[in-house]
Amino acid sequence: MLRLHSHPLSTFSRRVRIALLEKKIPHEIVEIDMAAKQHRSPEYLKLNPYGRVPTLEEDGFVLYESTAILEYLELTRPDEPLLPPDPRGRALAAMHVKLCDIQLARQTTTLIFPKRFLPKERWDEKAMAQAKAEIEKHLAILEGQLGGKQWMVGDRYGMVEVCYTPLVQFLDLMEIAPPPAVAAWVERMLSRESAVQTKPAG
Ligand SMILES: N[C@@H](CCC(=O)N[C@@H](CS)C(=O)NCC(=O)O)C(=O)O
Repeated sequence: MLRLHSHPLSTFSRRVRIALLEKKIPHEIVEIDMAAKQHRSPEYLKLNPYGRVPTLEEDGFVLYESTAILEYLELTRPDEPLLPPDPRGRALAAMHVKLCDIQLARQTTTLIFPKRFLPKERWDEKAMAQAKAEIEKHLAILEGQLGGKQWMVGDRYGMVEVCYTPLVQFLDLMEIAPPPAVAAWVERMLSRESAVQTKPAG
């Protein structure tokens, strides 16, 4: 049985939980008690020496980094595909997934970690303003790439949306109003059943 070490509030774990639901893959969730620092425990560090979630385990095979896990799921369970069949479609999806991590995920963490978990006195307001500006610039680029399309690559929901969904969940909290095509895309992603089922509480 495939086992996912995860936390209900973890953005990156949510990517994998969404893919598991989309691809209808039977699995077991092992909830890591991050408040109790279980992710820093010797047992967990043996699985994932970086002490982060998600971590996937299957028959003694261990894998971390959400995008690597998503690729493994796609390669081992090609049904309910999240990637297009053609090389160009796949390459474009890989490009968008990478850009999601470097132009949005990093900046989102800078902005929302303090907003969710730290008192205001400990916020680094300068870094947060810089992160917000970078996200706004990225969303303006996505606006042009989306144009009138429903989904970013090909004509169906896929890996790009799986990676973006947990991050765009925080646009309101980050006080970022996306441009119209992105706003409609965000709405489509967040109303997906897999997104609704994995939405973090609060
Ligand atoms: N690049 C990693 C990021 C994973 C990550 O940062 N996970 C957070 C939770 S969303 C975590 O475990 N943080 C604990 C820590 O860094 O100590 C991925 O894509 O899986």
